[in-house]
Amino acid sequence: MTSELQPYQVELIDQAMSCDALRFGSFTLKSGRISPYFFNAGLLSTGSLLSTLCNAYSTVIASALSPASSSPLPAFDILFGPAYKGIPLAACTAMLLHSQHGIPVGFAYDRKEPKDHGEGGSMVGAPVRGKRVLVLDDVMTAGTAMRGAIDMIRREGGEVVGVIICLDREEIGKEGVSTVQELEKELGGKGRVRAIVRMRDLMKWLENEGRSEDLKGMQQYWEQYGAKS
Ligand code: OMP
Repeated sequence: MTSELQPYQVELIDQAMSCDALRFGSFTLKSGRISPYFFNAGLLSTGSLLSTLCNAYSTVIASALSPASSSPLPAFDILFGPAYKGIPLAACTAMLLHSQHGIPVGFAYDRKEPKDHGEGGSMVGAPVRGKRVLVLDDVMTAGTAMRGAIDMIRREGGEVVGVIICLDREEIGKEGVSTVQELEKELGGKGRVRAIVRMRDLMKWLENEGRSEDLKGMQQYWEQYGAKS
């Protein structure tokens, strides 16, 4: 149902399986939907796992910025990782963009509880005011968490040029509209929302591994909630 997986996708899926960050079974989501899989990026918590994950982010970002990409991502100044899980991701990916791809960007994140002394406020790191910002996060389902981050950056005077997520669950919302399509429209068009891995890639991986029972559950979920575009 999709082209072959990229080596960085296979490496990430294999490693996520090895530490239970990716599991197949039965899980209740924030939306109340019962999902045949769940991805907990918080369990990618060793130097080696973080390196695999952030290498994948930086590879996807660098190729999305390339003029050879069919809908290139606009240049950006700051990588923003929403608290808490996005914080190490933004920091390490900014470092790899510099060291592996020669792409110089700042990084920023928020505090869940605003500080009323010292430098104050709820933003930390590179100031986003007047800057072009790429938001980076772990999972997107209905896009609620992502929209919260976008609104916060806009309130702080930054311009969100795109978002990049580790796993796009490729689901439709209650109104039957694809989360990615809605967000891309809001952010300026095709190519503004990128993912390292999408639900269809996980299905391809299951197929390659011969895990037909898990694949069946995934196909049923896809039929019900998948954004089949
Ligand atoms: P949305 O805000 O609906 O896009 O859902 C994203 C959030 O769902 C994540 O930040 C997690 O809290 C949670 N989540 C996962 O972490 N992994 C999953 O596989 C699925 C979900 C989810 O509940 O939809």
